[in-house]
Amino acid sequence: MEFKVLAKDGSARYGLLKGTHGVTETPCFMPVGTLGAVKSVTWRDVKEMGYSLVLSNVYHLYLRPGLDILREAGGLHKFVNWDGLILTDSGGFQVFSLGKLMKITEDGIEFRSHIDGSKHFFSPEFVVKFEEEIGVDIGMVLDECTPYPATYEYAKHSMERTVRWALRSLRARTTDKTAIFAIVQGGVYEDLRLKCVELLSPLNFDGFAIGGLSVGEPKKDMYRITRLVAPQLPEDKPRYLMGVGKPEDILEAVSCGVDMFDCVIPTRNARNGTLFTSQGKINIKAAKYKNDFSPVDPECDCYTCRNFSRAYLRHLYVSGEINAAILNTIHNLHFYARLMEKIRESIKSGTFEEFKRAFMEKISSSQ
Ligand code: PRF
Ligand code: ZN
Repeated sequence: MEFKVLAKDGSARYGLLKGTHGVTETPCFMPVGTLGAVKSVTWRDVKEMGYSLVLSNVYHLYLRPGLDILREAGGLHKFVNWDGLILTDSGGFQVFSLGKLMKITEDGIEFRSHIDGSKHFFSPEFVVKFEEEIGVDIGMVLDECTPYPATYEYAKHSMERTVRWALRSLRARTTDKTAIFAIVQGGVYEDLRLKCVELLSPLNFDGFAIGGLSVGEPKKDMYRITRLVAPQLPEDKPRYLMGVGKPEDILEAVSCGVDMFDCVIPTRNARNGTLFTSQGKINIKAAKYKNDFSPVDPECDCYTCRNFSRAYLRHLYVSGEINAAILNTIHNLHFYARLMEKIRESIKSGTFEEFKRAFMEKISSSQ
């Protein structure tokens, strides 16, 4: 993998990330395709909207369809027929949300399948091997995501274990076709976060993620930790803020020097009828859209906005039509793709802070 920062505006960075299956400009947003599909849209849509990097997940792919099928298919790219970049999350976070269904030890994570209750075990080594075998461009290491709230002692232990697991992950590598990213943990405790960065930064990872945020902590803590951690990470490696976020969170993190994002918000909101517009969010269910024949966002040029009215989209939604999810998802993912494009352009032209301020003003004045 190659990464180059090509322009800076304050701490915000514009760059290029090159992997085995293509290139993406950064800052970038990765649509979530947990099970090998971005929900409600086709790969053709994903590509047409301008995405060249998507996120998938080891936990889900391991349970279904499983390694044997993925191997027989010739890897994840061939199985799903996506020829762009793929990053897989390690499953640490997903297993973690299983709560009682999992047990964490120094060796790894023992868990029960959410599908049939069967018992399984993930070690840091297994996760790297799995990511290499299915041939993803970027694999995340297995980490222990500290929940919120957590005591200092708890956060300390899970951060230290995450660092030990990161070292084991590096030693388990067998190819450079799959890049490996480490994950910074440490909860909301500044000294733990800095210690984690100090321990991980000198290691030969291809990129660094900030994990353990957007897990229920107050927004000011998320911003405080991002602002502390991001600038301390190696300048020449990509920085990825996991599971974030809303457009305003992305803007804030970009201003701290973060390069990559993923979140279910645009796709999940779309399926609930919440649509992003240049004037803020709208809920297409609302009765006031019954006879509103204007597009969702007059500033948007997505397939949905070019062809359909709010009234029609509301009708599809309240009727439970599958087209509601499809058209809404196309709009929201298009909105995020354009947002990232505008962020990149503004960094290149040295106007990022102005763009950020104007964007924030526009979405807040109408809400
Ligand atoms: N670790 C991993 N995946 C994640 C997170 C984490 O901390 C988060 C936290 N927002 C989202 N996804 N492995
Ligand atoms: Zn649109």
